[in-house]
Amino acid sequence: MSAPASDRLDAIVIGAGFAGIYMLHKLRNELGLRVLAFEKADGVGGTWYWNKYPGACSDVDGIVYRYSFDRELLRERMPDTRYVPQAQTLALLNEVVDRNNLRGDIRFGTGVVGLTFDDDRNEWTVRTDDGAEYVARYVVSGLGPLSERNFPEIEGRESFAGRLVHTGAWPEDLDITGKRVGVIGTGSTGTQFICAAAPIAGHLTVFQRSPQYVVPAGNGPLGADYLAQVRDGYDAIWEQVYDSRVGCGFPESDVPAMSVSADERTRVFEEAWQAGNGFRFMFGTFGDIPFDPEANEAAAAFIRAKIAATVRDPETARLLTPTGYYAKRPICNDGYYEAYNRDNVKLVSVQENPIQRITPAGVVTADGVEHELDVLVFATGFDAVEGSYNRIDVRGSGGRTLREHWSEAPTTYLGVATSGFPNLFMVFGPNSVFCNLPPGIESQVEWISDLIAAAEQRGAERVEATVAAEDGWTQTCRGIAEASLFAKVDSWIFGANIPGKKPRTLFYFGGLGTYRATLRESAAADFAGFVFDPEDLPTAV
Ligand code: FAD
Ligand code: NA7
Repeated sequence: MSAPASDRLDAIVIGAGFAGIYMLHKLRNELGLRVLAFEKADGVGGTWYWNKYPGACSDVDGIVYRYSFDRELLRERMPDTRYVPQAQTLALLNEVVDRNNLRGDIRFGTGVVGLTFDDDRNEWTVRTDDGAEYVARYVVSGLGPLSERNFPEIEGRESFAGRLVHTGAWPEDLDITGKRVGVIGTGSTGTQFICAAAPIAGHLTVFQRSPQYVVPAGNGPLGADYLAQVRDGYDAIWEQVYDSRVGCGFPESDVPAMSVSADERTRVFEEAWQAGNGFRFMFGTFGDIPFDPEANEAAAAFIRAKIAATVRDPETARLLTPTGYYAKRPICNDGYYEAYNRDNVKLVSVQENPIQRITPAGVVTADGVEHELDVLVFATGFDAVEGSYNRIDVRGSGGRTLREHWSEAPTTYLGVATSGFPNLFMVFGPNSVFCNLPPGIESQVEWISDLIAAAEQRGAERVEATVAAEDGWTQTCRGIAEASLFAKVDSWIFGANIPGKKPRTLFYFGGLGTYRATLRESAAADFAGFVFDPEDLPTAV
């Protein structure tokens, strides 16, 4: 069933998280296009709609984990604690939607299942899970780099008689107070959950596969003086964020760790430990922790010594102590290692004592013990970055599917477009910049909006990334990633958390400032790396 011409839209946006909301606003309210957005959840917010587990919170400072585009709202709605809990980010995103009158153009509870490009008409047909079809010139996807859940198949999973949940789809009615809770996974999410659950659960069993380097978050209330300073200095704060590597709002270091004495290194690490924040510990102390093995080991050894000094039971401390590179997405939490000193918290290393099966009563490990549980929580992460794309049947020019195009590894130009898929743009597609996401998302949304405006202005019906531009960007991203220690560690950042998936480069590690400069250079050179078709329409006389 194809839509009548009058129903044709200029653009369709998929997703209503940070990316989709701002994209809808730019295209509809600023460019004046006819736009509809589809969101499979029943509300806006994306990550902050789905992840309602106890302890869910951003771990980048709240003053910069937000949109910067609405400077008035920025100053009106200041966070009251250093990190913003899930419910507050969700409320803020809802406020942005209402303030910009966007809700009426978002179809909730509607998943996009197929996208097909028509080479004759230069339009996309978008199929939704209710069987409807819509036609639009442009599609912009904001599917989320961390929205497709990784839910490992463990024998007996379906047989569990208690509540079995994934942190990325936490049911609002689930209260773990006083319950026997098990959690599988100790990434950013698992460690946040463990800190929040330990004081309220009757008993908490942590099933850990890999031990983690966790530094304190340093969370707490923000004082009125500090907030007044931020309000007055917000423009400069954003300038610094946009010109930095990870965009988290602290000064980043260029000092090599081994260029200073051992005492000075300890002093710098201790200062960062006391200040809190994982990104700050990794990128604000010394400049070469992600690249230089010796520098990395210095940071790792400092954290290992903290674990030894904190965890009372030596066997638990041993199991909690990582030995490899400190090169996953940095994690921070207040009281993580301290939680294991509680009588109601037990650590099980599934590396040494694997999970054999899930039973109606709980989890059986290789030592034959059945860990009895009322609630089993999977904090097992996401099929990151490309995962949500692989769930949609995307057919581009000539009927080529995105799955074929990405069969070796997902490739894009600048993280926003891929050759052979004209008029399709991605916010935080593969090989987007590794950074605090809201400023990264805003950078891409604004750039995509400018590109669409340029196409509209010149009367082009089709705009497409070139193969050469895509190949060049892919090589750039691989080159930087392979020079870093991140590539030497298995994590979702390289797709290595999904069974059967070969590790691949999924991010540009060159930094937000450099990434934005590349975007600017392309735009200034008439969007170099893209071809417009027709090139230019003759000017009307
Ligand atoms: P999302 O917020 O994931 O939104 C994507 C939306 O697309 C979802 O609502 C999804 O339902 C929808 N969707 C997907 N597929 C379809 C489809 N086929 N049809 C219709 N709708 C679809 N980042 C940071 O920088 N700092 C942090 O501190 C931080 N903390 C995090 C904590 C948690 C627990 C998690 C999970 C992530 C965190 N992130 C953090 C990453 C976070 O995902 C991003 O910061 C940001 O929220 C991403 O916004 P988005 O709009 O790109 O994607
Ligand atoms: P992560 O960082 O991918 O963490 C997932 C955790 O689950 C991690 O500890 C995994 O161990 C563990 N895991 C995954 N599969 C299994 C199985 N089959 N058995 C046991 N343990 C398993 O996801 P998060 O949600 O914590 O964080 C993702 C991002 O979201 C984060 O960086 C923030 O940006 C927010 P592993 O380490 O792989 O051995």
